[in-house]
Amino acid sequence: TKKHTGQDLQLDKDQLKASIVRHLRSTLGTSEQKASPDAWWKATAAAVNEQVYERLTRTQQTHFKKDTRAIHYLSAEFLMGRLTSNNLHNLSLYKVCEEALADLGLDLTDLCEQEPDMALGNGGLGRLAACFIDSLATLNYPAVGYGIHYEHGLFRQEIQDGRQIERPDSWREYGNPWEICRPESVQEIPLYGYVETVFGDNGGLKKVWHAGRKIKGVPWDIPVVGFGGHTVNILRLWESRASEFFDWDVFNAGGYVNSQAEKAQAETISKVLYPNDETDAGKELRLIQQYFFCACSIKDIMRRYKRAHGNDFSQFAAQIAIQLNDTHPTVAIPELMRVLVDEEGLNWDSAWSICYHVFSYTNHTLLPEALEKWSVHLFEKVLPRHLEVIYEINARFLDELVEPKWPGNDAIKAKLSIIEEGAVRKVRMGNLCVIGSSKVNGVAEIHSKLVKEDLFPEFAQLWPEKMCNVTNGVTPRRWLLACNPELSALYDDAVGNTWPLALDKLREVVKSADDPQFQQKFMAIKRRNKEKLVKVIKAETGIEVSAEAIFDVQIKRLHEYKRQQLNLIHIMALYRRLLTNPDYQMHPRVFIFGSKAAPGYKLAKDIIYAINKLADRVNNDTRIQGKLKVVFMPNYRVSLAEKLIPAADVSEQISTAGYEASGTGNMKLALNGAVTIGTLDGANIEIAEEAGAENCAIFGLNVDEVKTLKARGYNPYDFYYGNSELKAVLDWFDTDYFTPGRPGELAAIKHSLLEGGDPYLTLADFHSYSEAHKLIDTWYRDPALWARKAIINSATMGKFNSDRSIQDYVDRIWKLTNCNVG
Ligand code: DL6
Repeated sequence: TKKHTGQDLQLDKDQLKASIVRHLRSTLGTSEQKASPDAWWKATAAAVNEQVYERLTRTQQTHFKKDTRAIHYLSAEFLMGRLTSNNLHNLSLYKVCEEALADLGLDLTDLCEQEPDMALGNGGLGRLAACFIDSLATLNYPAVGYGIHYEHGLFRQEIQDGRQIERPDSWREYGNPWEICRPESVQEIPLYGYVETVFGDNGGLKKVWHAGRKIKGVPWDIPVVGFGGHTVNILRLWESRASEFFDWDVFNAGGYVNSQAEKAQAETISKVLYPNDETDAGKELRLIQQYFFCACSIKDIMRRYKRAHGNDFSQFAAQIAIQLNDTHPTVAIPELMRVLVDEEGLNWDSAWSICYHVFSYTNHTLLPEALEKWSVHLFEKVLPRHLEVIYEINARFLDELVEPKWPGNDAIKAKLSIIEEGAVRKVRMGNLCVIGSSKVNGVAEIHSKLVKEDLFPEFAQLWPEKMCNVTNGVTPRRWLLACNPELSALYDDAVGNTWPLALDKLREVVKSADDPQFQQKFMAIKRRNKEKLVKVIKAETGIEVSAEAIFDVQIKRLHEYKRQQLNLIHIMALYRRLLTNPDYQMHPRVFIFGSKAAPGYKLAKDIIYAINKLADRVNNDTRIQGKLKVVFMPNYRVSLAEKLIPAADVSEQISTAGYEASGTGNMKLALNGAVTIGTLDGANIEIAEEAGAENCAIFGLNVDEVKTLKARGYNPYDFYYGNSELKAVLDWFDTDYFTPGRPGELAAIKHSLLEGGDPYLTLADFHSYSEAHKLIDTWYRDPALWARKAIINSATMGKFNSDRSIQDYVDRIWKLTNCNVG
């Protein structure tokens, strides 16, 4: 008798080998002699998919039979990275596959390099969604991820003469073995047109939306294999196509190009992922993207619900939970209202009660420019019926909730209204989200506090129980087990192999933090990971670095609030110290950056240029005897993060306090034994609580001090004139020292920090940052002390397991019961 699901499916090496060879011949149409590495990778994936699909079918049958409540995670971004190694690990097939391929003369690690990253996201928000669907499947919760099947994911970054160049990303140009097209679940989505009021069957008035265009939504499913392989959920991504994709009459009349115009327009919708920060570009297309995937998903949810419950909507809110990952899917709220009222004939109050209980919203940023607003005019053109629905939601909210609470207070009404009045009237998606959701959460303790107190204080007064916190997390399967095999093996020996499901177990290792033998093993693993990275750096950039140095890593999107510029000016200061004082004591340091800038964000691109120009100069200056190296790794992405993180000694988490909602890179780096140099911002605060503040290098102004300094009137010149080293470093930007023959090329950075007002208080935190780096240097020069800190950091990150985050969502928001697949 089988003990648990999937046990009857387990493969041995010979079976897997035979399956790979069979797929090479019958699925890929080639042979062992002729096969390309790409064909071998796809044949391996096909063999693994036999396992995945069987488990997927069992999961779907169980979910259907048990008809349990499910979570539907709506997100415009899923930054999945590669899936081969992840799926093998989660199916407990990694070792078996390694051996099977070795028999065939192939190396699994090399084979995994064939896989393009699935980069359907910009950064933290998209990667969080990917970790969350991994955890949902691992914990056996019924869940569907819904998003957009972008033809091109986040751009590929090339560096030419130090500058970022964007190239299209074509992750599925030659096919992707992990996705399945599901033509049987195609949806049709209306757009544009007008609304008519007609008499309904019951004699009352009803609204009919006559669409101006219809777009087809084609679902592609990516199976999401939980760790242990019990539950396989799906990530369903919608691709846009024209409904009548070919106009034969026009074609026959000779207009070949025109006949294809509609097809091209429709396909544009899922063509590219928007790089964030570029707020003005293609607004209409972006709104259509959002509506397109939300409408397809709501239709899909409805279809599945009706299959079990027919037209009885009394169970809808009990069965369906929908999480809005940031404001991008907000339009799902008026869409569900429209469907329930206009198409299913429910009265407004019943429909609203359902909606309110179904939706919850996660806020991921306090930055005002990232809180979406759409012009009323645009809404009216693209989604005329939704605008009416939004007006109705707003009117009822203002009359029934705001007026009684703050009678006659027009200022509060104006602030809380979904509609922003002004020369251009706008729909505030953040307000709509809060009004239409039963729960609103931030992503770290401090962030949730600021959401409540600063961003939505009146909403919090209206609904104190609505606001909550769920601190982010990361999946330990990808971010330790798969990316750091040696450290994983050490932990298996130390605490047993259950830690990938119970990361808290690693705490047992704290007792060995001072044990010289354990320290030696731990640091030897770090050293080997660094040596591997040394080769990658050489291959990618040509730069030679030594694994003897401290590897100091800042990897994240480029943004002024994340303050790569603070890191930059500090490296310049170190360089200056080494030039002016040849005896300046410091352990050799390699500063490693990985970062993409939004294509329209000029200053961010200038910072990348400055880092590269500084690198050119510093790396080739023999006077400093290799004590300082700067490396900018091009095309930062998930698969590169998996190589950088296990090799990092120092984790740079240096945002201005109050601006980084949480961060998740901070968690991954600490988990792999990096010591954080960071501000008291986002999840850094909780990391320092877990690891102990003495094991992190905390610096800079805290949230309250930032607020006080800003209120008092911050003047960056006070710091410029008050610190001669800082002044000298900033003045360097005016010269051609780093850009020979082209003075002033880097002056925009200095300008932003002085005349520009330094909005992110870089100069105010410089001194304290520099002192924290001195502390890091001192700590590192004491190997036992450093090993102790690195071990404690790694061993105390149990809280930041995304399984814990998901369990918090389940307990505080979704109220799901897990569903064992059997
Ligand atoms: O919650 C995931 C991630 C946080 O860890 C980062 O701190 C935060 O910056 C990021 N937010 C976004 C916001 N984008 N939009 N809109 O990516 O979310």
